[in-house]
Amino acid sequence: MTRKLLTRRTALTGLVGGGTGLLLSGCERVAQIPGALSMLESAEVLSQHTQRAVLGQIRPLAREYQRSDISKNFKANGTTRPEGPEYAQLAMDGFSSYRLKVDGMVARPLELSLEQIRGLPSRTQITRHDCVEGWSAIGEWTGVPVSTFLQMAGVGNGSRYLIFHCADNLLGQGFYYESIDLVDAYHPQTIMAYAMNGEALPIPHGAPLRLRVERQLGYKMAKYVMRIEVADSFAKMGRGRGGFWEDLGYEWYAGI
Ligand SMILES: Nc1nc2c(c(=O)[nH]1)N[C@H]1C(S)=C(S)[C@@H](COP(=O)(O)O)O[C@H]1N2
Ligand SMILES: [Mo]
Repeated sequence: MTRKLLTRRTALTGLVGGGTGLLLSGCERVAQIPGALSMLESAEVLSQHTQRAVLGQIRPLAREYQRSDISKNFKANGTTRPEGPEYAQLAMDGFSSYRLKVDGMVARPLELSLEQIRGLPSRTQITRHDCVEGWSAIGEWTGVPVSTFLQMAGVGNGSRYLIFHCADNLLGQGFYYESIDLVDAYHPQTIMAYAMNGEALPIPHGAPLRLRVERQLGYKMAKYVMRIEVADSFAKMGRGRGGFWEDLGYEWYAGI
């Protein structure tokens, strides 16, 4: 494991930096984030202090590409099919019994079917995925902005992170999980993708639903997401570092 970590780390230094994307002025940046705006108007949610903390640090957009840039071979990495009867059953039914849970520090916990998720306003983006192992690939992702789920659920005061709980147990180390802060959660390119390159998300790439958080490295992009937990801390998850690979030594903020 140590050797693998070192290899992945070494590879990281060789990575070409991600596209800087559009640099928008403060106001335009906020306007890019519909969830953030209505969050400001909503009385039930985050305290003003938290709102300022979130809106004050909007991160720029990641570069978006053209259809012609899409990679013919997009490597599937890590888990390519979660083990166990529960996932097998979901997959066998074409994920018709799948429900995404959104819970934790929210006013209205959600349980959404794929059909309901597909019925929400979507965003499509063609972006480059950079893995710490040293490979990159460009793909088109379609999904629902995470901010939409947060608006629907009503984020509670004192919330700071989203924890993504996945269906796969990796390397005998426990279930894959990841976490992001609210700044990334409300970023317009942060989506729960159900389609890749115009087709239903394939199992090797995280069916039925995976996170895309485009300003960070591949390991942040949780596949096979079953549950999004709104929390004030991730200290109690795993070894407390905020993610599966973070628990094994990777950076929590994997910005590119
Ligand atoms: N649930 C889960 N999510 C995961 C992984 C995994 O093994 N399990 N691997 C991560 C890593 S290291 C990368 S590079 C990407 C790979 O996504 P892909 O299979 O679509 O290329 O998923 C990330 N998310
Ligand atoms: Mo990765």
